[in-house]
Amino acid sequence: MTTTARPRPWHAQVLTLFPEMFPGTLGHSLAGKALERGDWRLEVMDIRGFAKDKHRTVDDTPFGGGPGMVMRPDVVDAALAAALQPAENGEPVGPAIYLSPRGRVLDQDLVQDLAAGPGCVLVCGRYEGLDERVIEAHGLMEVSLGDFVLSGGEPAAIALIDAVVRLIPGVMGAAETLEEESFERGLLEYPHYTRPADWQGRPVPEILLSGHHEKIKAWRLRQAEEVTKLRRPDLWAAYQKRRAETQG
Ligand code: 4FN
Repeated sequence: MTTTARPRPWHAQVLTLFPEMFPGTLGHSLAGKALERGDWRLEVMDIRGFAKDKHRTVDDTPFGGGPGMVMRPDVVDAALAAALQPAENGEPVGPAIYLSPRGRVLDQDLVQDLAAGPGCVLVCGRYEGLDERVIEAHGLMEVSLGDFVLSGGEPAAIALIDAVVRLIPGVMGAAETLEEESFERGLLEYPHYTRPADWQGRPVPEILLSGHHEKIKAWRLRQAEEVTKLRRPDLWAAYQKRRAETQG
């Protein structure tokens, strides 16, 4: 019998003070099934396991005073060194990312770049976040989910992994892969309808019951363009720019 060499599955390493928060929602639905199949790998490392003292201290008071606590650079560095160990041995691990409100806002372009790579190392902050020096020392890429306050980076790490994993071949059904198309083009989704055809006196747009597939396609594109123009002028401008560059 022969075995076929399989490419290494996409690999997320999460550094967190709350390892029990993982896989969380990533253990459910298609991502969870794919995780069980080994289509992608999740390794969760407890930052506290890298503390050096008997009380396993991971945080300390900020120099200069002020509220809250800061995650110690030596402890986070030890956790990062363990996560980056395969890289030392020549195995690619992908970028080391600190989920942080100061980061570049996550978008589908970055999600695609990450999905195309071997994986990533995700550092989740707690308290007031990491000591600045460990961010500098490791050249951590900072990525944010958006402009709101979180109590920790874990929900952001879960959202990032969810977005990446659904792009891994075999994770999603064919239907979902096709559904990607609209946003792939940079447009919001057209409105969706299902049975009943008349619900509480609200009929489904007639065109959708017509069976004219070409007309339906054109209607949906127009709807997607209208909703994007109206609600996300930023996406609309980018879409138009791209369309001008590629003549269509
Ligand atoms: N948040 C702001 C300004 C100042 C602080 C925060 C904040 C968790 C460790 C970071 C938040 C939002 C999106 C990680 C927010 C994210 C986080 C994220 C995050 C504990 C320190 C903290 C943006 C409102 C001006 C707490 C805003 N994406 N500090 O939330 O980790 O990834």
